[in-house]
Amino acid sequence: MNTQTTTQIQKTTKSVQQLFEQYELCRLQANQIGTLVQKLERQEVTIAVIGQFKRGKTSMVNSILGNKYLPVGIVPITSAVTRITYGPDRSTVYFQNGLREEVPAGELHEYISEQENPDNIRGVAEVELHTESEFLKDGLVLVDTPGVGSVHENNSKSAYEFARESDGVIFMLSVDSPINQIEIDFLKKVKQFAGKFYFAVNKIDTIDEEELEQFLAYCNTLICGILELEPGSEEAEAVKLIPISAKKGTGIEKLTEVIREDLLYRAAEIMNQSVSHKMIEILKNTKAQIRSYREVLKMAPNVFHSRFKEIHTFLEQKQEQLPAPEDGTPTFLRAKLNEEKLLLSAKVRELFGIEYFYYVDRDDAAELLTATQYRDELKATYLELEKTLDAIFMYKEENAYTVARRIEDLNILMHQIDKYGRKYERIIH
Ligand SMILES: Nc1nc2c(ncn2[C@@H]2O[C@H](COP(=O)(O)OP(=O)(O)OP(=O)(O)O)[C@@H](O)[C@H]2O)c(=O)[nH]1
Ligand SMILES: [Mg+2]
Repeated sequence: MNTQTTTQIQKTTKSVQQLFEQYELCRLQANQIGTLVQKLERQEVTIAVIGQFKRGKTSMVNSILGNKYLPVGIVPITSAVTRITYGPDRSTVYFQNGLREEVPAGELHEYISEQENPDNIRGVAEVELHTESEFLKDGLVLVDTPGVGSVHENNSKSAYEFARESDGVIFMLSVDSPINQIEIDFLKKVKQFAGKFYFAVNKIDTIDEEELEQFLAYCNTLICGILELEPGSEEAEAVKLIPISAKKGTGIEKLTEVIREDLLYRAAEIMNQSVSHKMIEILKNTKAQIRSYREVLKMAPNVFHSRFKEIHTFLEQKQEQLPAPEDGTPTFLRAKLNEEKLLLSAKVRELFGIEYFYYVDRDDAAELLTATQYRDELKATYLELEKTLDAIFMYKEENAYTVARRIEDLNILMHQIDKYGRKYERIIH
């Protein structure tokens, strides 16, 4: 049954990818689907640790791994997402501009901790840690995330994004504070697309057994309510609340056992559910993207022209500001080029409300460029954007018939997306 579903999902997902690749407008989504296709091939299961700040997420991750590489503390600490995979000890910091740096595990705190990297001044995108932990042996990836609802707004955003990208979530609660509104809102928001939830109830070393029983019963009722599960139903029974003390190590073995058992026996099912949820989300976003695009096509001509004029002027100014050509020492200009591309995407989003996608290749980021090469590539990037925007918006295309044909074509695409959406809906239900 599962193998059949897996084959079906793989086939459908590849078809959607091929369909989207034909549309310039859906390039971002085609790329996101590409990542899912790879994930299905590798059968790599990602579990994100998520919860409000100070619940003890990082302490638990350290306890699972049996080391203390990741910084913990009494004030909000974790400011960058850390992915942990199985392998010989190695750690890498990835930066937003595409560059990366190998760092000794003992120095990771300089990049992850909010105190040492306030407001992410170092521009860290993500940290990767390889370690030979038993828990990760069968292709499991564990992700530590910044606390939800901490004062650093960008932090909760990355936790949210990571919940979307993972197949399972260890949601961290702790007995020193009842579930609050921020946690409830967060759970409601992520419940549709996270494959599987495990609830770890931390800091049980601070209370006695009777109090723990009370706390667990209270959490169970509340969580079933949030997840809209019928009390006493099979799904409600399956909600797993695992009491732990990250500090003392109590319950950690039980937690890892539950997760590993699920993974070994139910990996395919978890993966199928998770990919289907993500595909539904991607299809929804594609439809929103197409809708915004159709809005632009139907814009009053004067508004449409003024937006175009603005982007053309913007690109012309950019070209005037191009650095002088010179054959200096090759430097990390590739990373700078990546930054420039992100800026252009933001401008297109601002003016036309659509996501214009640039692929930022991490492997290329460290490639050295001379100032002249940089200048030429930058210029080519501006020209290409100008040309592509003209083409996708059929700017200067006065022919109403062509515009009508394009809209018709998009309507057909919308129908196809709905058809695929229903396929994934059937899989998850
Ligand atoms: N008593 C007790 N304290 C704990 C336990 N686990 C963590 N703590 C303490 O709780 C505080 C927060 O721990 P962290 O692991 O940094 O919490 P976090 O959820 O990762 O916090 P952010 O990264 O800021 O979101 C620290 O002071 C820990 O020592 C536990 O099991 N028992
Ligand atoms: Mg933390």
